[in-house]
Amino acid sequence: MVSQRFDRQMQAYGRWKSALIDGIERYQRWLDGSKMGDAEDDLRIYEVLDALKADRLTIAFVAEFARGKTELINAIFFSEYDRRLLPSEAGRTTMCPTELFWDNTEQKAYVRLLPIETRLSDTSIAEYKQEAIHWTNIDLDLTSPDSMADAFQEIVKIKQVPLDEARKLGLYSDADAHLHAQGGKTPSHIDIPMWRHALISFPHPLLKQGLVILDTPGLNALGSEPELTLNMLPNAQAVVFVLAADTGVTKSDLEMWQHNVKPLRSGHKKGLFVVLNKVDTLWDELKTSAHIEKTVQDQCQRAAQTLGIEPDQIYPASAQKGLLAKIRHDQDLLIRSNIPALENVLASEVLPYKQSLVREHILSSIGTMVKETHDLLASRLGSARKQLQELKGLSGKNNEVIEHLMKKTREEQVAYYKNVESFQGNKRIIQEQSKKLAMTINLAALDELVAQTRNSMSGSWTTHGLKSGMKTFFDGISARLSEVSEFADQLNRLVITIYRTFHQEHGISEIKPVLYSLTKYKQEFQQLYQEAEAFRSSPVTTMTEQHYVIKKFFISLVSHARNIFFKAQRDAETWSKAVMSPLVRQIKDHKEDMEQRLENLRKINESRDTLQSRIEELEKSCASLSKQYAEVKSILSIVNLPLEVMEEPAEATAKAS
Ligand SMILES: Nc1nc2c(ncn2[C@@H]2O[C@H](COP(=O)(O)OP(=O)(O)OP(=O)(O)O)[C@@H](O)[C@H]2O)c(=O)[nH]1
Ligand SMILES: [Mg+2]
Repeated sequence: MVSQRFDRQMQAYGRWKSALIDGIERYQRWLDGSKMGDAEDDLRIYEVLDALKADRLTIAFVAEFARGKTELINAIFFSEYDRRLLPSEAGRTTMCPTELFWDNTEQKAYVRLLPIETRLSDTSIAEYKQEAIHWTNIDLDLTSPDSMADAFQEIVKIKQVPLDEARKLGLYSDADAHLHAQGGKTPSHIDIPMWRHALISFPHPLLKQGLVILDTPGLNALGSEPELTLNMLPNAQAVVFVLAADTGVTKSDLEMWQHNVKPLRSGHKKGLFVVLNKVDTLWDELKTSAHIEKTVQDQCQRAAQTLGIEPDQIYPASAQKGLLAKIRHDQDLLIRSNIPALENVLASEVLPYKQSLVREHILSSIGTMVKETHDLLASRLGSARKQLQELKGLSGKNNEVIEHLMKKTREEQVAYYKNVESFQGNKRIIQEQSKKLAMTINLAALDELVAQTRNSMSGSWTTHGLKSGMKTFFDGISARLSEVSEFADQLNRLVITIYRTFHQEHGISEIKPVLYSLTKYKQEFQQLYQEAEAFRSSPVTTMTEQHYVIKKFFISLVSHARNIFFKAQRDAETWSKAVMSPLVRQIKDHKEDMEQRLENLRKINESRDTLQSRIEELEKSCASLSKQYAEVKSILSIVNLPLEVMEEPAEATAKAS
């Protein structure tokens, strides 16, 4: 039994995405045919289509060990195999972050494992993913659930290494000694995970539609693998934080929540779910169901208070009973486990949220371009209609009137040409200045700042060194962004003036220029700063070998910041190439328009017979422009289409008792 609600919502999302891809492809063909686009536009459309086709939705499960993360994943997504597919046991089980997805490129089911020793290199997991050679591959036999479950056992494997080796890998520090002490003594060897990261490609219907599940190991994984905190979790569209009813909110649950989970969603409130799992441990058969219900509600209330959230943000559930109920097809137990209600919440919140993110991306990358085409078509339609009116007004008029009109149009034309000359001058200025803008957002300058930060940490890779280092780093970034912002504001003002003047002087319909804004990047830096700050002050940072973790953390932080800078710079470059294009096209259109009007008048002056045929031609072109205009409008409307609302089975919304 696949999670039906989730599956249906995922399908609705898939349909919306296909319609969108179709619409954009139609637009691409149309742009090609009408010769309205340029190479830059082509590239942008191509990139958007590529991103849409590779688009994925990630749900990450985060919690202390043994809260039931893996069991929840088994119950929600993998019950149809009639067994517990991913290993879930008492105590620590999942030893490395595990990504479940479907590899569309290779179209193959496998488990791939990255050896723990790769922690010694500076290469990130994201980079390792590009190099298959470093991963141990196990092909999955889909016909045998037993052999699949065996293969999945790899992700729980551990091995014994001497203390020194664990220290070198950043998995042991003297501060952890008490955790490993045996009979009051520090052992000579300790257990460490065998693998650093696992990738599982699996042809599950939801995974095939682009869903990615990220299961994380409980014990201090967030402290020892900064890439999880800085990249993987912030990039997930939803994070499920799991508590257990048999333990309540412990000190370590709370620390994890405050330092690693809550900051992930500090910028926006969406996509964070808290599950109170194992409520079956409260199912005391000697008590009434009303009493049990109240105990569950009280626990949720207390947990909410401790975490500082609303009680209705906590979803009580029993993953284990949910899985059992699905395997045994026991509907009553399934409802009681509350797993269907949890699936409903995930489906109805995560997918529309994901859709809004995709929509935002489309609008920011090609939205303005489509809008420009739309405005330009409106302007063409406007001038064609004006010409038509002018010609219709000419019937029955004598030569004198026509000659007067010709004279007036020629004068207009001369004035126009003069203005176009001065426009060319302005255009050059904008081009030079916007190139300068892209240069101000300079990656080399960022690298200088990184070097300076390293110096300010003066070789002390400690929490204290990191504190002063991060201050230097973020202060430097903020100073640079203010400089760029000021420059961009000046440039934007200039662009607005040039557009406005031209429109006013020639009575052409107004098109608003696209302005360059740094707001998005400033927000991303703010978010990065908050995540970094939470990580820096987190007690888990002190639990492992600091030197190792802090160095890794710093590398991740810099690569993230570099990425934001890179995007800002690339956008500035694209913007600088495109900012004047709508006006340039409009100027060209208006020039042709005036020439056409003169030509009309000349012909009509020679022979009145041409008047009617010109009117007919213009009527035809007005009709064709109207059609194109409607088409472009329809593309804009697909982007804004909401997901189809799904009917919910009534029983699925029942609450746990
Ligand atoms: N009674 C009860 N036990 C559960 C429930 N969910 C999980 N468990 C048990 O709790 C233990 C831990 O579950 P896991 O899914 O391995 O926990 P985890 O959060 O993935 O732990 P790590 O992988 O170590 O981080 C297992 O023995 C599960 O069978 C539940 O709803 N009720
Ligand atoms: Mg687990």
